[in-house]
Amino acid sequence: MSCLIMGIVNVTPDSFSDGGRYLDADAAIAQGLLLLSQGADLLDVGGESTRPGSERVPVEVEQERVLPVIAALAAAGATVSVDTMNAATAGAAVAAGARIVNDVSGGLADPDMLPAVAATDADIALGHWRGHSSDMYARAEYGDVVREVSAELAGRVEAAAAAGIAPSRLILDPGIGFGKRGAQNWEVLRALPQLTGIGSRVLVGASRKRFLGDLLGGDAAVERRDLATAVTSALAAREGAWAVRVHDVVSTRDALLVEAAWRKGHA
Ligand code: PMM
Repeated sequence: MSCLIMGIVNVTPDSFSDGGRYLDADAAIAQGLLLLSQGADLLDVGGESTRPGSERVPVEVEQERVLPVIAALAAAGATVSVDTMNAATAGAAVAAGARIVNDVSGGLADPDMLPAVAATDADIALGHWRGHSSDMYARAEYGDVVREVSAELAGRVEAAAAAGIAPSRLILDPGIGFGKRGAQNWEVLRALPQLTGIGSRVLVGASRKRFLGDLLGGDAAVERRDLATAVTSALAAREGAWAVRVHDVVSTRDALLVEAAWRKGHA
């Protein structure tokens, strides 16, 4: 099976990577359709930035942003996920047509999230997370980052099971950049086979993140990180990732085609 491409549709004025250009619903819908035409398999629609240091968004504002976009993209035939930490938004998004709830907090930010998802037939992506963006780096203290991320994600899997979500509905995400400093992200990526070995689908979200900018030389514009993102996508695919979450679908699609042809021994 080939690695899927989850294209990012951020409906926020302050996302670090597209600067709020898609705040307007029509522009966000157009962006989603463009990503589909470029080869995205899934579209991830989010209305609250998780950029380091960002403020929370009121849940009503989040829903005003994402629900019309989700409804339109689902109606256009897209498989849509909703990027939210709010149970109420997750439920409304599934009612509007989302098939996946993408919770970067793994159900920790909102105690109602796992029961809310259990009451639907949607899948859920559980991210590794230690706290909100405002202070997440303060929590980036690890003895053994790989062991702790795996153990904490296993805890979220147990919590999801306890809430009544079947294991087949779970997607695990190591939460690149969430409560992790640069080097810790590389340690987690190097150990990706340990995560894919758990048996659930694994989603990797490295697109344009700061650790790539640091690797490339710091102040490179975020779009300059797309080549490094595409290489990361190919390597994640090689290590068994189910999907990669990216801003630039075109470059990641090229990279994934190379990875798949190499692995199979034919185009
Ligand atoms: N990263 C961001 C937002 N949502 N969802 C998942 N599952 N995994 C991630 O790594 C992830 C995410 C932050 O990036 P953005 O602001 O560019 O969307």
